Amino acid sequence: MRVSKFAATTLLFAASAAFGQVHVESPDAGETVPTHQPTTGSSPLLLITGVIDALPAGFDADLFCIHIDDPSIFSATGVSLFDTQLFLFDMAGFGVVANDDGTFIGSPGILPLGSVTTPGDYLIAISSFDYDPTSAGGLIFPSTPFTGVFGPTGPGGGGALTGFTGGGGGIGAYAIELTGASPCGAVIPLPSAGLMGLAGMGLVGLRRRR
Ligand SMILES: [Ca+2]
Ligand SMILES: [Ca+2]
Ligand SMILES: [Ca+2]
Repeated sequence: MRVSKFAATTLLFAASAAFGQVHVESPDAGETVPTHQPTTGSSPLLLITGVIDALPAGFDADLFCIHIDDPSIFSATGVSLFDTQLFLFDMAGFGVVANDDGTFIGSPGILPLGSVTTPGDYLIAISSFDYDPTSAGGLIFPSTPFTGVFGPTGPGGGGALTGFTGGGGGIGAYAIELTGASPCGAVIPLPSAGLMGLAGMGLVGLRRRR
């Protein structure tokens, strides 16, 4: 199940790379607010690919800035051959939502539809189980139950991200599949504004013909 899902993601990566809709981690993304990596490319941002490295200093977590265009269709899914976790923060590092395991086989971190209510820039983090984000007060998100989609209700949930702690599991390549997102800092024109602009031009044309 995990392998076929990963193969599908690899194909998606190859297809979407041609349209610039993939952000590739380079170099290693940091795991603190000041060392996060902005995503780049064209909209929509469909995929982030990267590597959880075997760092000499310990474990690896990767933190990226993304823009959530449409909260009603925003979702994120971690895909890999190891056990991923996903965490979402605001740009100041305060926790928004997190998930270790989705409800289907393969233990991906999944931030489902409805995770976010406000469009804008956010920080999304991926790590391998059980390397977790912490603030000065402790863990920002609860660790159990593993399939839970949590707000920042851990003992350190009232504080901003200071780093990650705990025992990471696997290492290797991953992808984060995204819906409803664009690269960091994207300004998405409202479709209705564009249509109104076209309609306005049509009225002007009509008046001129008269
Ligand atoms: Ca990395
Ligand atoms: Ca990293
Ligand atoms: Ca997991």
